[in-house]
Amino acid sequence: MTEAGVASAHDSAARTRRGVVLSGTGGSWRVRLVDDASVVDATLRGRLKRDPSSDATRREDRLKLAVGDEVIVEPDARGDRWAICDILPRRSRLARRAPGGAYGERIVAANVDQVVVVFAAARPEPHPRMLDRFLVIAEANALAAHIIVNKIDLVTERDAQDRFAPYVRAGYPVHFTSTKRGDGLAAVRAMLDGRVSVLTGPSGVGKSSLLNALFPGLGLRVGEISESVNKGRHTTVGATMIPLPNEAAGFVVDTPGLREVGMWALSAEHLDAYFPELRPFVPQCRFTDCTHTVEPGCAVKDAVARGDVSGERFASYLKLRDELEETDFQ
Ligand SMILES: Nc1nc2c(ncn2[C@@H]2O[C@H](COP(=O)(O)OP(=O)(O)OP(=O)(O)O)[C@@H](O)[C@H]2O)c(=O)[nH]1
Ligand SMILES: [Mg+2]
Ligand SMILES: [Zn+2]
Repeated sequence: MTEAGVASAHDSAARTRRGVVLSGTGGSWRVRLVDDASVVDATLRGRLKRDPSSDATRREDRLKLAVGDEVIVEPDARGDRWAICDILPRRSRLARRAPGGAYGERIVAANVDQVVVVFAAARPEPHPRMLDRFLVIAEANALAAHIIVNKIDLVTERDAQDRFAPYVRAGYPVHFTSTKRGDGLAAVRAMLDGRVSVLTGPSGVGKSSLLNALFPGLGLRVGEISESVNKGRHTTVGATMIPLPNEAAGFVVDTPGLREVGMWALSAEHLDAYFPELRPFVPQCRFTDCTHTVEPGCAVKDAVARGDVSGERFASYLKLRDELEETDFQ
């Protein structure tokens, strides 16, 4: 070992730094250092890849470093490369089923605070069924969800509000915005500030336009088909975290492949828990395992018939239930 090497090994503890994983593929990870916001490439220390002392579930957790993980990095002996030497406990995560297996899950992003689903009031037409999918994924991961309805300059205020009324009634915060006119931008900015948000929604609804309007420093491309949806890449491609510039302290996570509900570790049996407006009625059904499809004495169906629950949302529940029954492993 050279003298310099000995010296850096000695003071390496003092030189460890804290960071957040922005992206990576398993071999090399991009880590943003907390103290000066610089971004370095780092590898994962071998001992962190295995943890034989913990049980299978925990090991799965520890094994997989994910975007959003808070880590400790240290320079290697030569001082010109970085290694991730510790992964701090996660406060939340967005997890999906491991590809091809009944068992295990893959962490898409760690330490996520909220899922923000963007739709357009028009062009493209909003597709409630797809919105419901995104919301169910957020609920199944125990993450708060916000809805942004962009392009409200293309419709009347009344139209936009009627269209999304079931979501307001279900308790979701709904933000109406126009990047063209500037409507609603301040509230969205405040909602993103200081938090880690997974931003999702169909192509062309104005996600990049919104972020550019909110944070001009980002300079995202607008009006092009996003890479995540269209390069023929697989849905297993990882997420990327974008630090919000200027004084904002948050991150926005771009995750491709959020749409297929079957890919998420959720079961048909628990689906009713992921529709907040159904939850109060479920305990009132005659059968405790009521599926709210054919059973008599179903309080959920009664609520739909009375108009207390949106028929559209209930239709989504039934549709997703069918799909999940097909993909369920047990
Ligand atoms: N009328 C109107 N058009 C908008 C608004 N916001 C964005 N657009 C337009 O909608 C188109 C798509 O915007 P993008 O920001 O690229 O959409 P995106 O959601 O990022 O799309 P992907 O990256 O493909 O997922 C562009 O032509 C924008 O100029 C808005 O508030 N009103
Ligand atoms: Mg975009
Ligand atoms: Zn029922």
